[in-house]
Amino acid sequence: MKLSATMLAGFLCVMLSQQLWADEGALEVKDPWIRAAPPVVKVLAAYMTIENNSDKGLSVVGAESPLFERIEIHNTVIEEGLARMLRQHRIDLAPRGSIAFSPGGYHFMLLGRKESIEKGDRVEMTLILGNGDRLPFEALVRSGMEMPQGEMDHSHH
Ligand SMILES: [Cu+2]
Repeated sequence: MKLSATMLAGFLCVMLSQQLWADEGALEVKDPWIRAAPPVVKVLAAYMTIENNSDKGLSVVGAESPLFERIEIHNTVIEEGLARMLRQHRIDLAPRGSIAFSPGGYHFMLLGRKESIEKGDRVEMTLILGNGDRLPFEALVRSGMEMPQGEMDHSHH
């Protein structure tokens, strides 16, 4: 069977559109959530798992949300028995790699809350990638206690 030029063009189009689609879904944000806090607290933390589904390295250089003045990427480290938060300007994701932002480790520090946020709310956030791409998603506001895995687990050890 011979493939006609039209069919070939058709195949090419399908391949191209799949390629574009794959690039758009290269980074995936899983289970994004924000720890609920009393109204007086203006600084909150967001957690999630970010997966790189592409064959090339990607990086996250920041995030923003209309509900906060600014968002920083932090990592919690223990130094001399004290927890300290270090600002990160870039998080690298290896090809097919993933990174967990979870209580006690990497987190997004949400600074300068502009409106009240309650449990069950969904907060618009956008990840800013090193290549300039932007990835919008919604984070669910919930109590840290409901987290199946996280810092509460340490009490069981
Ligand atoms: Cu922090």
